[in-house]
Amino acid sequence: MNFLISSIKDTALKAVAEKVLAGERITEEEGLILYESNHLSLLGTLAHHIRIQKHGKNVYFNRNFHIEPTNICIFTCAFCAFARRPGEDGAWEYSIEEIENIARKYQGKGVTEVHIVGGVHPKRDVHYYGDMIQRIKKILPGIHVKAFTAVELAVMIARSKMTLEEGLLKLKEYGLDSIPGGGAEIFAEDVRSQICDTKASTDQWLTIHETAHKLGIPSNCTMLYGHIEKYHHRIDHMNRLRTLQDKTHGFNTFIPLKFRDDNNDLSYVGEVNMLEDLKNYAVARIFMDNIPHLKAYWPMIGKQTAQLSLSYGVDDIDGTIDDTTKIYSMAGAEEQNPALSTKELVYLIKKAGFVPIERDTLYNVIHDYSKEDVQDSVDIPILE
Ligand code: V47
Repeated sequence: MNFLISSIKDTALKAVAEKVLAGERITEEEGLILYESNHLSLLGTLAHHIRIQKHGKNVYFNRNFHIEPTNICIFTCAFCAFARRPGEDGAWEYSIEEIENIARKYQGKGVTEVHIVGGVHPKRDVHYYGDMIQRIKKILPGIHVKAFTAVELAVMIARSKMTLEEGLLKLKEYGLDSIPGGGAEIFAEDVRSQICDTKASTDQWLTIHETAHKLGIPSNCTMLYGHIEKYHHRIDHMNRLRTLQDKTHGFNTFIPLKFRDDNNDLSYVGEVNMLEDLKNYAVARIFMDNIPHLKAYWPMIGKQTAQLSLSYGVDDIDGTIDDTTKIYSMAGAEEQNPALSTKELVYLIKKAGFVPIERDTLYNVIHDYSKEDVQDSVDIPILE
């Protein structure tokens, strides 16, 4: 490490690296210096140093599946390939019975989490989704329901004529356990107005998560990167999340989401490359000093980049998924039918040199695979 630091010629970059090694919080300006540096090995080493202090070589995953109740959406976000207007070709909505049938498939399978998100439907309210949660929990008692982005919550709670507190408490009573991180995109107004003008504003997104945290509902947070935003927008975004986390300590995980460019109105922008993904994970790990976990969402980023990201600050790669999400495949992600068995997840984590730990949603350890043999190879394209 000392050798690496002393070889840095750029004095500003060297000062930031020394600050990070001393365990001090970096400022927005210093975060920008990291983003603007092309010293990927330094960024990776610093981020890895932090992840080792926080989590050793543990890499967390869970057994989960998704339910996307509908892709019918009242909003038209420029980056989205998933949403359809009511009646448009390709629009779908599951009935409650169809959702119950999806849940039944997971009885006795050891699954610990269902992640429910979808389009913002023009008619559904808190009671409709609350009933859905109750029916799922009747079929899968004990399952953790991580459901509804702040964007969906803002609309369903307003439609039910409730205050945010009332709506969130009611959903908690129905069985909502935590809130996923979606809908954050980029908080800076000059970007947000171009990519998702009409949905929940930055203030609404942050207020919903703050209110949830105060009511004892934990959540995750995301950032959609690699489109029209600049580095200073990413730093501003992470700074707003870091500031809220200082107040509430309610975020478990930060999930940078790489913009995928198929079938959407931002397709002309293209996609950033893998070096940029690794840099982004590293800067996120260094900057977000108060959010415990950093997730590489493998269905979106791909298995091999997810493996590499583990050396750039990432300690979580989400879960088994079981081919139950379409948001990324419709936007052109490598994983067109994302599904991994626990054995495959364990194998890919071990082959990257880390310790696989099955967790529940709140990071309680369910199974430590460090002692288990993974000699039988599994047939998936990963880095061996
Ligand atoms: O908010 C939509 C993103 C998000 C595209 O909390 C796109 O554990 C890239 O939030 N290219 C929803 N991204 C998904 C989400 C999430 C995913 C995994 C885990 C968790 C968690 C949360 O998907 C949206 C948006 O930022 N998205 N379209 C696209 N073309």
